[in-house]
Amino acid sequence: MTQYLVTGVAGFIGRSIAAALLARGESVRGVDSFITGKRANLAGLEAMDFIVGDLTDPAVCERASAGVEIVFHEAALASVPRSVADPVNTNRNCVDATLNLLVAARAAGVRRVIYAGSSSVYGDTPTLPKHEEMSPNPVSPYAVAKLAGEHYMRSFTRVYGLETVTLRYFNVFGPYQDPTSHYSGVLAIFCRKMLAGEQPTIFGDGEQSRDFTYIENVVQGNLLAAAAPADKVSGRVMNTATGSAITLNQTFEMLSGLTGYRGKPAYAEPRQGDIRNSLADIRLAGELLGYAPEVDFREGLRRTVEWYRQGA
Ligand code: UD2
Repeated sequence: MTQYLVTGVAGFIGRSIAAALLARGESVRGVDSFITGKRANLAGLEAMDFIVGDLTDPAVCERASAGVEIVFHEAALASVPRSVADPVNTNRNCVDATLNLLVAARAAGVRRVIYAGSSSVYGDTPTLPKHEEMSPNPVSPYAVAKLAGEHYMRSFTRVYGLETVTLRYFNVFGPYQDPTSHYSGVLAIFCRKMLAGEQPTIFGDGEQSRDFTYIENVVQGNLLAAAAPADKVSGRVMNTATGSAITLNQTFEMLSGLTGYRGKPAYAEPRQGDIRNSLADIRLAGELLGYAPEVDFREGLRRTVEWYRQGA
């Protein structure tokens, strides 16, 4: 039986991957430090073997990797503004943690590591859509850290023969995403605020655009990346997104309809380190994994609002 490890399992992406694996009857271990992960997100994952620990500690990586065949590495300090405020901590939790995990995975005989990459590595180049052949051009310390992780993945494939796959996620959203921190993803924040009748704030003019990707598509990408033949995918990097983008102003309008919020957004200064436009070319993941988004933005947003409404 394949033993899977999901790092960052109390975060919303990690918990969603673990839930999908458990639903298939797989054997799953999860690890989380609860720096940003939430204990409540572990509800429903009781069948999983869970370790509380921080991947910046090599001993935790060792324990977590023992007997594992495939790792989904979702743990990170995921936020551009958090990295602008504290680049050292972002580096520690994204880069040091990833390197520790790779070292432990190799020592434990793990076959494959699938890495949560980020669209932020493309930076603010005008070319759209972003495709994998483009040179990365990270702006924020967060983007630099996520890119360093990618390079470590490829290095471990080239030097040690560990199978690695990087999936560059584009603005993932959906149920279980923490809406309570000002470092949270914009859709989680807007859903919480607008359902509560509070005014959301748009940083900048609202004409920035994102390829917002519903969580189920990302889970699907990960399961495909775990199953794909090594000669096709090992050492590769691919976008995981929908291939369409929407502005924040348009998103606000859609959310007004879904939440019943009647007010206008507040506008504030653009955020430091922000990217203006982001849109993915998803053909490579289609070719290598057979990936195609199953849930579009509108449907994903509808399900997400319903989830927050139930919780509210
Ligand atoms: C980046 C990555 C994304 C993922 C994420 C992890 C890009 C294009 N995307 O997302 O793939 O790695 O980092 O955190 O680099 N905003 C508001 N009001 C708010 C909060 C945010 O207007 O209350 C704006 C924000 O200024 C930005 C947009 O919404 O223009 C999206 O912000 P975000 O923090 O949700 O995600 P982003 O794009 O930094």
